[in-house]
Amino acid sequence: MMRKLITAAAQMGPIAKLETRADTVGRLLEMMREAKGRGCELVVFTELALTTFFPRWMIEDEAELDSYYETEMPSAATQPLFDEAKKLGIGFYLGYAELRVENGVKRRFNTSILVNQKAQIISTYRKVHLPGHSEPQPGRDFQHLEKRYFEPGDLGFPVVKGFGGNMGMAICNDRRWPETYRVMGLQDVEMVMLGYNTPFGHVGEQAMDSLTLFHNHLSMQAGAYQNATWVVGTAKCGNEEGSKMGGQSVIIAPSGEIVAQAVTVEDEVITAACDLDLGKRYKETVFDFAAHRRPEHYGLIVERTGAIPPKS
Ligand code: CDV
Repeated sequence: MMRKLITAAAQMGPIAKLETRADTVGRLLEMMREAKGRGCELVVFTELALTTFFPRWMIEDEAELDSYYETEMPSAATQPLFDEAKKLGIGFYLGYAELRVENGVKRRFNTSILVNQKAQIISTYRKVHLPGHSEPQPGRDFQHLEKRYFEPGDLGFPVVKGFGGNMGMAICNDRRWPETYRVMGLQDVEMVMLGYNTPFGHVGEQAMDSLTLFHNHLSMQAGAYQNATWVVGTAKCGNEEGSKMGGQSVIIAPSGEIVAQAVTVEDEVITAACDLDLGKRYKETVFDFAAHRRPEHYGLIVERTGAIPPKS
């Protein structure tokens, strides 16, 4: 029996600093309609899909910084996405900057939501692995100040029932960490959705920069295979305000094979018919965790705390 979920990754080209939310949401709506036209029940948008990638700049004016965040979801600007999703009967993953005020204190997260075909938010995730710095670094054309503008997510990596399967989310840098997939793999995840903004030149080492696209796929394909799950990775890409970002959005099967890949660095919809039962082939054989995974032999301290003890 097949549990087929026709899924789209809606890659996004650059968003200019002055592009309005209405314009950006208009681009997302167009891709949502294209995905539905191709029979999709789910469309995965990217990380921080509503604005330019603002952590590349040091922003000292608080009102200006706040203007990049959503204080509610849906907001007036994003309501059309929910309305269209309901009308079309399609779900979506959306990344955005979240600003909450708790006891008079502002809290900022790099967040994604999963919305079902009835336009209900069924899961919220807040990015755990925040790359970059909290202070501007000298000698850089572009900063990467995610550590300044966000705090690490406080919701873990939830896996929820939806779209006929077990659905999980991650955001950008999370995809490089095996823990991301494994924490969801241990919850029997069947599809991990993630968006990313990956600027070239971030590391500052030419030899590593030339491997940016390779490492992008390497980490997602390994995560998919080792946890027997689909992975949908959606880029924001192209030349955004002078910062060049990688594309190659992908849909990856539990075998680790790429089954769909974007070929532009612009708005582009790619799709695949994802059989959510495909992971069973691996979960019942080579990656049968109960039969073969041996945490009790990994070392007690690692298992209890996640920490590797220093060698004495
Ligand atoms: N938005 C990101 O998390 N970007 C990081 C870059 C800075 C390395 C990434 O892992 O793609």
